[in-house]
Amino acid sequence: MQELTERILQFIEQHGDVDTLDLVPVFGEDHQKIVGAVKSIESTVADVINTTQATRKTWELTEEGKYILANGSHEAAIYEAVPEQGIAQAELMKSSPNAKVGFSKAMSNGWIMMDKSGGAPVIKRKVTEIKDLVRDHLKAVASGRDELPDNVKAEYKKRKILTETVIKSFVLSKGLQFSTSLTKLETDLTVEMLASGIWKDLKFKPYNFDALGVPPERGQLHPLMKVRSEFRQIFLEMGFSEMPTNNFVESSFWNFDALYVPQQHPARDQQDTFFVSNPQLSHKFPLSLLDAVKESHESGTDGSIGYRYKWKLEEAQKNVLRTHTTGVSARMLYKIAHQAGGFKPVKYFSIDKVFRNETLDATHLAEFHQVEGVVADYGITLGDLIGTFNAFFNKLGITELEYKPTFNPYTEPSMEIFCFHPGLERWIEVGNSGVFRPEMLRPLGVPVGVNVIAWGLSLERPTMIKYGLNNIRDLIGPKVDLKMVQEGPICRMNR
Ligand code: FB9
Repeated sequence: MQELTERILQFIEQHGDVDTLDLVPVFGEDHQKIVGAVKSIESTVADVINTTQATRKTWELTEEGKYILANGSHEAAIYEAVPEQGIAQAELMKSSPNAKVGFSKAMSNGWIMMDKSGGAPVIKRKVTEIKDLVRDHLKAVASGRDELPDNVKAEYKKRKILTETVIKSFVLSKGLQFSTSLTKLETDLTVEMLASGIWKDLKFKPYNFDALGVPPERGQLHPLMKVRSEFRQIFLEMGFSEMPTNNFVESSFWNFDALYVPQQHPARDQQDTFFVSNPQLSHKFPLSLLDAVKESHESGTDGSIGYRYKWKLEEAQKNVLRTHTTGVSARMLYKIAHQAGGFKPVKYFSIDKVFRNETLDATHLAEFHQVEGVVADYGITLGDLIGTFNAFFNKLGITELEYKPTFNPYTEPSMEIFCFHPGLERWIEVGNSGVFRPEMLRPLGVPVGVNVIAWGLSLERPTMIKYGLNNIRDLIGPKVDLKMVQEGPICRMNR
């Protein structure tokens, strides 16, 4: 085997690329042995040769073809079996193993004839000599000289003396580490080699500086977190500070009552909100705030007449999974209204999970991330809200924005916001906004003259648009293809 492997390498060195089938007549070895030597080369030293799979159609003799090659065709055997004086057909048919085929072929070739002139029919020779073409053809095929015309091959295939086979072979060519010798190349210089000095007799594989490095295993932010970073950066650039939203569970008081959402509002029903069973109720609220909120709901504040219903503490105590982050905004407003030194203008933002007991569909799950911006300052107006939201979305590369009146229990006026998305080439809803009502602000202690504008949007919608996803389950959840996360491109919202 060793000698054959070296001969193959020498052949490639001298003649370049070669098909293993073409080495059969060169080395006088059968094809399987040559393929085995190629496999041995590949397993001994990497990259010495390259092999590409090839297939070749070839004609081979069947067992019957090999019989004919050795003994002559059946028709020639019949001709040889006919004596000068002729022979009875029944006698002739016993003369060779394939007499039936041989007789009909010898007749159709015009080599023999039937003579009835003497009464009983006898078979006689019609010619004085014949040429056994079938045997000659098979000799040519057996020696690899494939010169037979297609119609002859087809006839022999039909007679089952030739068969067409597809042989899988390999085209061999020089590899990056081609060498005519198969000495195993060392890939590491070890302490033992240096200490013993054997390194002097070893051959080392040259460095392949073109080899690509193994991509390092690394973490990757989920696309949602990439978009969150982009939004956070925009808020920070605009001078906003992040609110502490690390409480998924919220009391109904902060999630609804403090936002002037009446206790019989449908949003507070089970089909829209997840109520927490343990701990079911909250008990710690600033007493003066409770009274002020109760007062605001029952009989209003600042000239409003309120909702005129009996406000119940036990309703406000029920714990929920927060349905929005606006409850956190209310907590922050209460805090700055009661801080030492009194109220100071602020710009706050938050980006965190909220939970809605909603019907799930391709773009909605029971939880999503709400992005919320809040600005509290003396004398600011709806115009400031529009200008701030425009500035925020301009940083996302969106410039065409439209505002449409809507209703929220805690803001008046309220606006839905739409943009013309250049990528989607259509108008899409991008958020909701408004000016917090006095019935919400006064109980929190926000001074008269201070207005608070706020807006909200989600993280999932822009992320799905950015990453070209149509189903939320391709972005979040157990069916997510982690390759989408690992290979997700860097997120630049304004490009
Ligand atoms: O995110 C939404 N759409 C959106 C946002 C950004 C965006 O970026 C692209 C690069 C351009 C693309 C689309 N929406 C709000 C609109 C719709 O997706 C809507 O179908 C789903 N809404 C959620 C609520 O669904 C139950 C998005 C979510 C939402 C809606 C309103 C608020 C927050 C989140 C709010 C508020 C608010 C109002 C007043 C005061 C304070 C907060």
